[in-house]
Amino acid sequence: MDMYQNLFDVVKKHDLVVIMTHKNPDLDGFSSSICMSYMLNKMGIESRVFLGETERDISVIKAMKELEKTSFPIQYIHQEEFENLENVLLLVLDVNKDFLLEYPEILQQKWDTVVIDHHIKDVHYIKDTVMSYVNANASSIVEIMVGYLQYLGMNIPPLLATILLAGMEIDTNSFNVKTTAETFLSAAYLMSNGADTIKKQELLKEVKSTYIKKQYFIKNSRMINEKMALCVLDQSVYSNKFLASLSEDLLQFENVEASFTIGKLKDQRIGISARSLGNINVLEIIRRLGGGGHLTEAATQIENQTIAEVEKQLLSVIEGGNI
Ligand SMILES: [Mn+2]
Repeated sequence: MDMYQNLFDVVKKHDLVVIMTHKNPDLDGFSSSICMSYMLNKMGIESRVFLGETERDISVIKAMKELEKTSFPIQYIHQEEFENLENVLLLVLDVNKDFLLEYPEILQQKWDTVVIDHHIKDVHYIKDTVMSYVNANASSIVEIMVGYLQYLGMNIPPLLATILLAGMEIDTNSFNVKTTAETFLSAAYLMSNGADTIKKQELLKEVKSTYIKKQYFIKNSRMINEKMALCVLDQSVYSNKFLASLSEDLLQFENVEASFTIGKLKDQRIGISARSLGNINVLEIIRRLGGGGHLTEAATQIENQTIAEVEKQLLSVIEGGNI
């Protein structure tokens, strides 16, 4: 495929590739970064995976420990080490908005930049790139990385295959959303490279207290019409990820075609996370509340309002109709 050839042409013009994903790295972005670095090493191109200061997903921390145990050949880089680097390529994975980069200030280095992503672009996309490949039809960045491995005819160690498969599972909510034939073919490739499904489950295990909390909120969720479910959290602060995972979980229930979760993200900030199986365009709804995203996954953040006020607004947008 052209994009893989182009990527190869671009990277080989540089002495060092710095790979960066989004803030609060998850396993899709992280495992893809490790995979990219592995491929570059095999091509004889030096690379470093950026390690920032934003909180990593617990699954990423577990994966890092596993990689360390096997002395997996990977080199990390921190922001203090940017001085005196020359002919560097910044390779951005799993994000295309500048402010969502794990360390947005990296753009001030004015390095040649490549963006590879699967999220829809908006006005905040990273400009001045030497190459940009954004495929919103891909389930995950892992899927795009597997395409590159196959293009190069390269096999990978079982541990990397396992971590990649776990990353793919996260982005597709266990192969339920955004999943195409290509997704399963990529998963099959990872399995044939020795991905270990037991180890994968260990990486993805959630903390029991989080699980119990989720069950509590799901139990208290309700249908707001025949097809939409709503989950409203309590007054504690939760992560975007927690809201999103609740909306995703709601989609598995009977009659639910779209789901919304409302919760506090910060003291003065309420978030709504929306998910859809595909028939209902949640982006349309969320846009009216100042947010963005995809047809099947969208989110917004609203300042200086209470959870109850945000709930009222959401309901009135939905009842407002034409959706
Ligand atoms: Mn992703």
